[in-house]
Amino acid sequence: MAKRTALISGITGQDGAYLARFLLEKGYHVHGIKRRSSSFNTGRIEDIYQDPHEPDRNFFLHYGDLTDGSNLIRLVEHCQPDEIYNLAAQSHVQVSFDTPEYTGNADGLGTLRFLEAIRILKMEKATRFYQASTSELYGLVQEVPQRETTPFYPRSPYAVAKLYAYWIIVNYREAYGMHASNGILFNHESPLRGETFVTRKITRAAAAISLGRQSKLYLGNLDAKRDWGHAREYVRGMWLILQQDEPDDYVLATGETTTVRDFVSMAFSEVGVDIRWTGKGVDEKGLCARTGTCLVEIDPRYFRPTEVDLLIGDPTKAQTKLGWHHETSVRELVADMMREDLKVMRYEKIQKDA
Ligand code: NDP
Ligand code: GDR
Repeated sequence: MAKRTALISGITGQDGAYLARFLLEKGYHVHGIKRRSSSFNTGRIEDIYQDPHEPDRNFFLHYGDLTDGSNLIRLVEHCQPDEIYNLAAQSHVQVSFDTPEYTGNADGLGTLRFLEAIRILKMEKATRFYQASTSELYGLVQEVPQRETTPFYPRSPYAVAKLYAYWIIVNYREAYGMHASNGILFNHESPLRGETFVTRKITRAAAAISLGRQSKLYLGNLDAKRDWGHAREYVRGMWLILQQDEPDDYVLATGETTTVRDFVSMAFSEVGVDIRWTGKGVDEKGLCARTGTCLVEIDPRYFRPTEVDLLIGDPTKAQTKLGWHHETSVRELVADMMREDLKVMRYEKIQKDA
C-alpha cells in the first residue's frame, strides 16, 4: 500500500510533537508547518528531525502561518496530504484576553483559510481534516458531564475563536461534503506541555523548589476543576477520528475531574512535601507546607476576567464508535511530569553548579 501523507499544523507544540511520532511509527510521510522564530522553536521534535540532505526522508518541515492564506494553499498543493491535522493555535486562554484579535485571526479564521485551501485546490474528496476543538467551548456550565450534545457557552476570546472554527468545520462538511471532523478534547498534559499552562507550571515549580532552585509558586484560581488526561493517548484519538468512514465530532476525555489545588498537592507529594492548605478563599495567602514555609501563594494576576469553573467530559461516543479509551490516571500523569521535570532540573543544576 502507498504511504499515506499527513500535514500537521502546530507541529512544534505539545500535541504536534506526539502526533508526528505516532504517524511516523504508522509509516506515514509527515509534513509539519512551523513558524519562523528568532530562536529555536523545534525543541520538542529534535529527535525526529531529518536533515533536508538525507535521502528517503519521511519527515519534512515547512515555514508557514495560519494567518497567511496563500502560504496554506501552496503548502496543501505541495504536500498533497491525505490527512490534515489543524493543531496550530494561540492556545493560551489567559493570553487570549491580551491578544483577542490575533487569537481570533489565527484560531478562528486560520481554520477557514485551511478549509478554503482544500476547496480552492479541489481536494475536498482527497483530503480529510481534523480540527483541534476544545472543552473550552463548554465554558459556563450548562450540563455535566459535558458531551457532544451539550450546548456551548464560551468564556474567553480563545474559546469564541474556537467556536467559529468548530462551526465552520460543521458547515464545510455539510456544504461541500468534506471529511472534516472536530475532536473536542479536554485538557491533556505531558512532560512536553508548555511551561505556562498550570500543570507544567506546578510540576516545574515543585521540582525546582525541592532542589532549592525556587522558593515559591504563585498561582491564580485553585478551585478550577479540569478533566486532565495524557497527551500521548489523545493524539491516537485524533488519528482514529480521521480513520472513520464518516466525518463526525467526538469528545475525548477521562471522565474524571480534579481541582488545581489537588494537582498541586499531588505534585508536591511526589517530592515528599505535604502541602497543608491554610486558606480557602481566593484572597487567602499562605498555603503552607509541612515545613511551615509558605510554598504556594495566590497572585490575582493569574485570575481570568471570566473563568471556566468545571470541566468533566463524557467520552462514551469515542469509546463506543472509535474504541478509544484513556489509560493514564491523573496521579500517573503527575508522576510522569514530575519525573521528567526533576530530571531536567537536576541536569540544569549540575550545569549551573559546574
Ligand atoms: P501548543 O500551544 O503546545 O502548540 C501550539 C502550536 O501552534 C505550536 O506549534 C505553535 O507554534 C503553533 N502556532 C501558534 N500560532 C500559530 C500560527 N499563527 N500559525 C502557525 N502555527 C501557530 O498547543 P497544544 O499542542 O497543547 O494544543 C494543540 C491544539 O489543540 C491547539 O489548537 C489547542 O488550542 C488545542 N487544544 C489543546 C488542548 C490541550 O489540553 N493541550 C485541549 C483542547 C484543544 P510555536 O511553537 O512557534 O509557538
Ligand atoms: P486551560 O489551561 O485554560 O484549561 O486551557 P491552563 O492550564 O492555562 O488553566 C487551567 C486552570 O488553572 C487555573 N490556574 C492557572 N492557569 C495558569 N495557566 N496559570 C496559573 O498560574 C494558574 N492558576 C490557576 C486557570 O484559571 C484554569 O482554570 C488549556 C489549553 O491547553 C487550551 O488550549 C485548551 O483548549 C484547554 O486546556 C482545554
